[in-house]
Amino acid sequence: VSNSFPEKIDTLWLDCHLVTLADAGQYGSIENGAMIVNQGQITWLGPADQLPSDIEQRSTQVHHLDGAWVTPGLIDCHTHLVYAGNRVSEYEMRLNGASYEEVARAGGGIVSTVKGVRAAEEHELYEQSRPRLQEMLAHGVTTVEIKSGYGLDVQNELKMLKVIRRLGEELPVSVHATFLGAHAVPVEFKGRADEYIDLIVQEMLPAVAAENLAETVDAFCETIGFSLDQTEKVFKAAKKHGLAVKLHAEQLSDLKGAVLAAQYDALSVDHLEYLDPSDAKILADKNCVAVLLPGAFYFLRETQLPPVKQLREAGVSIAISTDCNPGSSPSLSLPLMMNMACTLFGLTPLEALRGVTINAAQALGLKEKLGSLEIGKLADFVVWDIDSPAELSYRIGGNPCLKVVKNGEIVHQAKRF
Ligand code: DI6
Ligand code: FE
Repeated sequence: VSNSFPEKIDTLWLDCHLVTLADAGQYGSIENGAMIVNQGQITWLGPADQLPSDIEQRSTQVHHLDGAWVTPGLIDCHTHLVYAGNRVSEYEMRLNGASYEEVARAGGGIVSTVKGVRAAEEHELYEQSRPRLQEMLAHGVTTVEIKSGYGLDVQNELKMLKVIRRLGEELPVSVHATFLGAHAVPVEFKGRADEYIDLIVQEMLPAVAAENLAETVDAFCETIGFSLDQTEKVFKAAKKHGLAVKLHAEQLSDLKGAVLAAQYDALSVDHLEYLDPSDAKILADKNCVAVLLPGAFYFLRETQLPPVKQLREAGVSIAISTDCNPGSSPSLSLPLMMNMACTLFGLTPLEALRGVTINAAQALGLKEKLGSLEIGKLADFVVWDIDSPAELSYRIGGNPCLKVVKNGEIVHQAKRF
C-alpha cells in the first residue's frame, strides 16, 4: 500500500471493507478501507484514515458504500454459456427412471444441443446466450471464459465463437474465448473420431486462428470423448498457431490427460475428480491451475472427489467455476459454486474466494491485470451485502451482490427487497 495520492481523482470509493487477496493464503482484508480509481485502474487503496483531508474535493466522483464488503470482480474461468435450447426434458426423463440409452434414443445428450446450435441463426444464438451472461454479471462476474464446442463443424464452431466475441463487445464483461472443437464426435463422424480430429487440425483450428476468434484451445479427454493421442494432436496444432491450451481432464476416469496437458504448458486442467493424487506435484511444477467444477459433480451425482488435500499440499492453485452448460451444470451462480466447493469438496471459504478471483485469473493467463485489489490492477470489483467474506460461501443460493464495477464504472446495481 503506497502513501502517495494522485492530484486528480476520477472516483473515490469510501465507507467499505476491502478483501484484497493481495497475498497468498489470506483475505488481506482492510476494514474501514477506501479505494481510488483513475482511468479504470486502482491507483490507491488502504485504510480510510490515511486519506488526506481534502481528498473528496479532489475527486470527480465519490461513492459511499455504507460499510459494505468489496471483493475483486468474480472470474468464471470455465463455461459453455453459449448454446441453444435446454435439456430440461432429458433431466425430467432421467428422474422418471429413464436410462442413458433411452435418453440418447429420445435424442437427448450433447447431440441435442449440437442440433439446436446448428439450427440457430447467429443472432438467435446471441439472443439466447445474452440473458445468461447478464445473470452471471448480476452475481458478480466481471470476466468470463466461454467455450465453443456445440457446433462441431467449421461453420458452426465459427458461428459460436463470433457470438462469444459479440457478447464481450456488447456487455460490460470481459470475455475470453476458447475453441473446443474436440468436445464430442459429431454424428456425421460416428466411429471416425480420428478423421474428425484431422478436420479440427487441418481446417477448424486454422480458420479460428486466422480470424483471431479464440485465445485458448480445449478438448474433452475422456473414454466418452477423445483419447490421449487425439488430444495431443489438438495441442500440437494449437501450439503451432500460438494458442495456449487447457483440458477437460479426469472427469470420469484417469486417462492421464492432466499430465499431458501440463507437458504442453496448459493454463489449467479442469474437473480432475479422477486425478491420481500423486500427479498433483506435476501440476504444481508447471504452474498449471486445477479448476474444480462442483456444479457438474453435484448435478451428475458423482461420488469420486477430486484430490483437494494433495493439490493443496503440492501448492497447486485451485480455481472454481460454474461449467455453465445445459447438460451437466445448468448454473449461472459462482457464489453457489463457492458454497458447493466448500460443502462438497472441503475447500475453505478463503480458498473458494481465491478460486473465483485470483486463481481463476491465473487459469486465464490474466493474473497480472485481474483477480485481486492491488495498485495497478483493473478496477473490476463487486460490492456485497455480507457481514464477513466467508458469508459468500456460506449461503446456499440467494444473491448478495449489490453492485458490480467494471473498469471503474458501475455496470450493475441490484434491486433490493
Ligand atoms: N464435460 C461436461 O461436463 C460438459 N462437457 C464436458 O466436456 C457436458 C456438456 C453437455 O452435456 O452439454
Ligand atoms: Fe466443461
